[in-house]
Parts: sequence; structure tokens; C-alpha cells
Amino acid sequence: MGAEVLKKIADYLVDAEIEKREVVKVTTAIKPDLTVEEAYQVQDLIVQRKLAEGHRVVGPKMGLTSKAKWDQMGVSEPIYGHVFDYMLIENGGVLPFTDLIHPKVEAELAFVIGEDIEGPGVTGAQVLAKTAYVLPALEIIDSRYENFNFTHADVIADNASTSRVVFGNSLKKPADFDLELVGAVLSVNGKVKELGAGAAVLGHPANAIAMLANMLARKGGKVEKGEIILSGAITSAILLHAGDFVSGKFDGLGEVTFTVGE
Ligand code: OOG
Ligand code: MG
Repeated sequence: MGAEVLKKIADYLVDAEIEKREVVKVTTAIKPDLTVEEAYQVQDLIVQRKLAEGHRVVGPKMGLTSKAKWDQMGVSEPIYGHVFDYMLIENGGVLPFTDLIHPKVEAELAFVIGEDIEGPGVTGAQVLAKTAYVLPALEIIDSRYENFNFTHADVIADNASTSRVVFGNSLKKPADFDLELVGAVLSVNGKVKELGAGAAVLGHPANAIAMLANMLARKGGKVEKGEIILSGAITSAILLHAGDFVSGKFDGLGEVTFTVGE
């Protein structure tokens, strides 16, 4: 019985994604008492459905890891989601506006994992030692919920609003950087909209990957070699419109851009 409801929620959210329409949040429409544990079970069902449909997981991602995001979304606890291969857009590429519901963009630092990282008790320093490369990224989030309005459990069930990702082309060794100090400037149509530094993400973005490893360990999972993992937005997310040109400039890591198509 319980399992049926969770499958119904997973299909409700994936169908909304595929049909590009917003839906009332799960805790209002289907299950007011949805727990965080159940929400991650829904997310696992979404992963299973995507894999069955022939998609591949690029890696988990972290979200809600900065004060800017906590203040913007009204949910102040970090969460994780999953990025799939069909979500990748090349640097300089086009995001067709009509593919999504109400997309927003945010600037992030990403980690290419060089060795498996298994919790509990993982620290940011251990993450850095096991990171092959860091690279800049723009994440396009697209909550399936009306007005991006959700509770902690709702957003977890909705795969942490994950929708598209543009990775930068420059891969750098983490030892060559102080990721705390890496500045990020997010502009739309040549106007600076948001700016910040790596330290906005839990003091150091490697701490977000450590937290992810520790969260996955509770379910017997780990951060795996070869995954490319977003550490969470440094700043608030910006609502996108057809025709927008988006640029994220990251100190020492280059520029990531895309255009929003019609
Ligand atoms: C949830 C996803 C948050 C981030 O980087 O903080 C996220 C949302 O804000 O809709 O991806
Ligand atoms: Mg994000």
C-alpha cells in the first residue's frame, strides 16, 4: 500500500517533467505526511524509471547548500538529487525554452571524483584528496511544482528540481585552487545578476561533497569514482526567459555560457 503511493508520486512528478507542466506539490496534492525518507524513496523510483527508459546517471548533485538558496527557497537543509545524461547541454549551447516549465539558472562548482568516497565521517579535506578535477558549471533548475513552492520533502521527491546542466570546459586540479575564494559572477544579457565565492557553499564546496558521501552512507551508498558532482548553488537562482544569454564567469576556471532558445 505505502509502496504504491510512492510509485504514484514518482510517476506524478516524472509525468509533469515530460509533459512540461507544473503540478501542485505532493504534500498538498497526494501525501501531507510525506517523510524525508519516503521522499528519497520516491527519488530512487524516479532513478529506476529513468534507467529503465534508457537514461544514464551522470552523478548525484547537492542542493540547498548556501544561505542565498536557503533564503530564496525557504528550505534550509541541504538535499541531494540526480543528474542524468539527457540533461547535459554543451558549453555555449542552446536551452530550448519550450523544453522546460519555468527554468532558473544558478552558478556552481563541480567535482570530478577520482576515487570512491565512503562515509560516514567524511571531511572536506578527504574529498579534496580524492577529487581528480574541479570545473565550473551552470545548473538549470526547473521545479515541477507551481511557483517553485515546496517543503523539504517535496523538493527531495522532485529530484531536487534537477533539469539541465552546462559544464565548463576547463578542468583544474583542486590543489591548484583555493575553492573557498573562487569568485563566481552570473550575468544575463550582459548584466550582472548575482555574484559570490565558493565559501558560500557550506564554508567550502568540498564540504557539500563530504555531506553527500555521509548522507549516501546512511543507505549503504557512496560517492563514486568518475562521477561529476555539483556542490550546490553559490547564489540565488535567476528566472530565465526565451532569448536570454547567460554567462557564468569563475575566477581561474573560465566561463560557462548558454542561450535560451524560443
Ligand atoms: C532546489 C534545488 C537546489 C541548489 O543548487 O541549491 C539546487 C531548488 O532550489 O529548486 O539545485
Ligand atoms: Mg543546483
